[in-house]
Amino acid sequence: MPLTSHRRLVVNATLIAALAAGVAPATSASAAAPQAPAVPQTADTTPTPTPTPTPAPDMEGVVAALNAAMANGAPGAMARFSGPGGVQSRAVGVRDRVNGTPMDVRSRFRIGSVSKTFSTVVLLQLVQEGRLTLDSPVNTYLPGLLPDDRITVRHLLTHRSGLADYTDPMFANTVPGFESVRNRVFGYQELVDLSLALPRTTEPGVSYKYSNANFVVVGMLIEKLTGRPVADAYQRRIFKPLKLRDTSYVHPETRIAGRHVRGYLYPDAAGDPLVDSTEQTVSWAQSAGAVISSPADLNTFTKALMRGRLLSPAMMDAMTTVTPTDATGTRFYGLGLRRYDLSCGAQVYGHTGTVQGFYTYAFSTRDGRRSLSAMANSSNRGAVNTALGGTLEAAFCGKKPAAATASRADRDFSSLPAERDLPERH
Ligand code: HEL
Repeated sequence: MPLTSHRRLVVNATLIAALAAGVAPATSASAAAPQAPAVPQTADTTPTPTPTPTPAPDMEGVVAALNAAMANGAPGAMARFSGPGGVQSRAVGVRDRVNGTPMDVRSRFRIGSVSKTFSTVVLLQLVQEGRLTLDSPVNTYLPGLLPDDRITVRHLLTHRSGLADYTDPMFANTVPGFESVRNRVFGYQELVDLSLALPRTTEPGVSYKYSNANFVVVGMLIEKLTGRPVADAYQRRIFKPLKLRDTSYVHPETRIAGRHVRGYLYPDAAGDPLVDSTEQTVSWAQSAGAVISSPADLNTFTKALMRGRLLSPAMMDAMTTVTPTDATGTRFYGLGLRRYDLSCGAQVYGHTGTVQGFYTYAFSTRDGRRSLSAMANSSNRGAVNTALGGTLEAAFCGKKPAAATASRADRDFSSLPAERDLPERH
């Protein structure tokens, strides 16, 4: 939903004031809305503002972003946009470097942390069903799991628990770290133990600090409350009702079934050969990042979510109530959901993903009328991820006059590093 300039000012002023005060304000569509003006006593002669037309996607811009991902080292990249004008897909490069198979937008791939949004939907459905409440301590449902009774379910979903991310030391050396877990099968408890062996990063609720450990605990909650593996919950509650035939959770199976993209991991040392990382258990992530999907299925998922097909209005309000993740004023996190504010004022909701060999973006507008998914088949190469992020500007903000393209898009979005590349995480 494009913001009017008035609403942008209100939201930005709220954010600036809150950031200056050192607090993270929560904004949602309803929370951010300005107060209704008093009923005017005299005739209002203000002309009714013309609604801003929805920009058509700039598919040349999308291809330029995909090509930029390749120029920065990805073997291939693809994007699929779905909107009122229909579906438009683009693919560049290869999905298999050895036999040169071209990238194909119908292919499956590993979506990394976009899985967190799937896990959140399942957990919020359980909240709707009265099986748990967001502000209850996690230990109510998993007695004795966490060393602090103040950590709530909402703290997990907002990355405000303070549980350290065990993947930071695990993948400090990229290729040895990956090879040490490629075929490992972890129990959830082992992953929680890895996190608890590290110092906690914040007091519960105090600040945002992204951690895979939060969504491992979300997986444990789902399994405890349903009495079934998370795979069953994804299947019954999301994949099947939305007919997501390319989407699966096959942990600890290492292969991607059917037509798929091969993923290539960049080693830390420049010049070392790429590592084919397609086959792995993703056991180090599980409910935090082990889902496999395709561009069409991701568009269907984010669109259905935003259109209210998966959650009640109250749960959607909770999920889209966001706080900033950095000081740019353009990036926010709700419950297992990111919001990016683009240069044209469009706000898009979804998630990003990084799993060895794959970068993913999956976002929709709040009304679900426009959706974009994009992927590149390499990782540990921040410039690829940043370039791929350019697909969002092109798809949701459309073609801009040349001068505006150079100044606004570069300043407001394209030049921003991906969160993984921000100093906080390294
Ligand atoms: S990191 C993120 C992204 N999230 C988080 C999660 C996911 N992915 C991971 O935690 C993977 C970590 C290792 C990735 C690996 C690579 O690039 O393939 N990097 C290294 O080994 C570096 N030494 C916050 C970026 C998200 O967008 O939410 O997905």
